Formats: sequence, C-alpha cells, structure tokens
Amino acid sequence: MTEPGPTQAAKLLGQARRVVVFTGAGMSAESGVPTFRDALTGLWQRYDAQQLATPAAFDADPALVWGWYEWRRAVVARARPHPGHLAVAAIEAHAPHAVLITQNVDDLHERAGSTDPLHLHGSLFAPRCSACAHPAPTPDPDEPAEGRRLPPPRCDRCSAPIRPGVVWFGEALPQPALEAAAEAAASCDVLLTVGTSGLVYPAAEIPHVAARSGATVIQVNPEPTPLDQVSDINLRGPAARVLPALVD
Ligand code: BJW
Ligand code: ZN
Repeated sequence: MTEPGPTQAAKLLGQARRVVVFTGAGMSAESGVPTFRDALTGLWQRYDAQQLATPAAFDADPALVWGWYEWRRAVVARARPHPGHLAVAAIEAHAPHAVLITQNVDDLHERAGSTDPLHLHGSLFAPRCSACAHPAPTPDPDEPAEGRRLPPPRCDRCSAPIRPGVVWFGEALPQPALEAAAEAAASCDVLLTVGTSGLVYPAAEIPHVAARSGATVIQVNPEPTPLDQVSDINLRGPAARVLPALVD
C-alpha cells in the first residue's frame, strides 16, 4: 500500500467534525518571517535566539532584547499572509467545530481571516510592564534599523521597563489558552500540525495529546521532526504549497 498523501488528508479534514490546527514558525516562513531557529539573520547573527528569548537576557540588557523584538515586529508588519494562511482559515470555516492553536507571536493568521487563534506564546503586539503587567501601547512603527539596541519605553504607572508580551523560556504559558488548547486536542477528530519543530514544551505536547485521544494527526513540514512518530500522515513540503491542496 502507498503512503497516505494529500488526497487522503483532504478527505479526512473535509469529513471531520472537530478539527484542530496547530502551527509553528514554519507557517510564517514563506511570508518572510524567519523561523525561530533561523531568526538570527543579518546583524543579529552573532546572538543566540534561545538566549535572547529569556527573562535573564531582558534583565541583563533590556535595550538589546527590546531592539530585537522591535526589529521582528517591523518584519511582521511588512509581511503578508500567504495561501497557506488562507487555507487554514478555510479549514476553520468549513469544519463544524475548529480551533486554531498557534505558537507564533505574529498576527498573520488573524490577517488571513482566522478568528481568535489561541496564542500559546503570546504576541509581538501586546507589550506590557515588566513589573506590574499593565498593558502598554505598541510603539509607533518607525522601525529600528536592523541590529539596533533600543531602550524600552517605561510603564506610565510604575516606570519599570516595558517588555514584549511573549512567553520566554522558563515562563509559564497563558493558562486559559493552554487549557483550551489541551481540551481541544483531547476531543478532536483530526489535528493538523504545520511548521513546528515539536521541540519546545509544553506546546509540543498538543499533537501527542490528540494522538493519545485517538485523533488522526496530519503533519505538514518539509523536514522530519519528532512529531513524525505521532503523525498518521506526513506531508513533506512547505505550508504555502501543501495547505491549499487540502482545501480544494
Ligand atoms: C516549515 C517551513 C515551511 C520551515 N512550511 N514548515 C520538557 C522537556 C524539556 C524541556 C522542557 C520541558 N518542558 C519545558 C521545558 C523547558 C522549555 C523547553 O521546551 N525547552 C526546549 C528547547 C527543550 N520550555 C519552556 O521554558 C516553557 N515554559 C515552561 O515550561 O514553563 C514552566 C513553568 C511552569 C509554571 C511556572 C513557571 C514556569 C516556555 C516556552 C516558551 C517558548 N517561547 C518561544 C519564544 C517566544 C517569543 C519569540 O518568538 O521570541 O517560542 S521559543 C520559540 O520556540 C518560540 C516558538 O513559538 C517555539 C517553537 O518553535 P517552532 O514554532 O517549532 O519553530 P522552529 O523554528 O523551532 O521550527 C520551525 C519548523 O518549521 C521546522 O521544523 C522547519 O522544518 C519548519 N519549516 N519552513 C512548513 N515553509
Ligand atoms: Zn508598571
């Protein structure tokens, strides 16, 4: 028997009552947003993303970390959703019950028409005070030059530095989003995982939860990942090409 492919995946998605779509950085790659592991291009190359995305890095050098995030926010603001983002919105619209769970801190799903994605790792567009958590306005989009350190603005309540509204290593994920994601994964018929390395926990647990609960797991990724083990169908290719073929 041949390996199940896109035709089988499209059929399963088309027939499912409860669908979960779970996305990672590869989902946005073809919109020009580098993946987390490729994020350090240009002048940022001498830094390590895993070390910049930590509370310790922000405490040690807030201007370095704030500058990196402001540069990334400018990259995202210039980016546009691709046909894969539109296909995800179409899958959501077609299924009787659908939940979109994303690890991405960009807003490309929303701009493609997806409603209320669960952002497990926060957002580039929700800065808050690093001390009292009071929400802060997103600064004007005059983008910092690539590689520029930029002192963060200060909280208007307590004057502590403003931090990006993202989840750094060692920090807890937003509890309501994580609970809703785990619940959706435990009760879906089909989970479609797209463009994630499946290495960062607890988010990477989501496809495992679905598989353990008896759901069919479909993976879209050009490269093998640890999620191959729980995937019933592996579609090896880029999101912008593979996803539209699932909704034709
Ligand atoms: C394409 C493509 C194309 C390319 N089409 N595909 C269990 C075991 C071991 C460690 C831990 C564990 N549990 C927790 C940990 C520690 C840690 C962790 O997981 N570390 C691992 C590295 C080992 N986890 C945490 O610290 C988490 N917090 C926590 O556990 O807290 C405990 C706690 C509880 C209670 C109180 C207090 C604490 C937090 C994790 C937060 C992760 N945050 C980041 C940064 C967000 C902000 C930012 O963007 O800067 O989130 S890290 C980074 O990784 C980012 C991403 O969302 C996340 C996942 O990455 P993703 O999306 O998978 O991207 P990549 O780049 O890894 O992969 C891209 C993929 O796309 C590849 O597979 C490509 O092939 C593919 N691709 N082009 C389709 N065109
Ligand atoms: Zn404050």
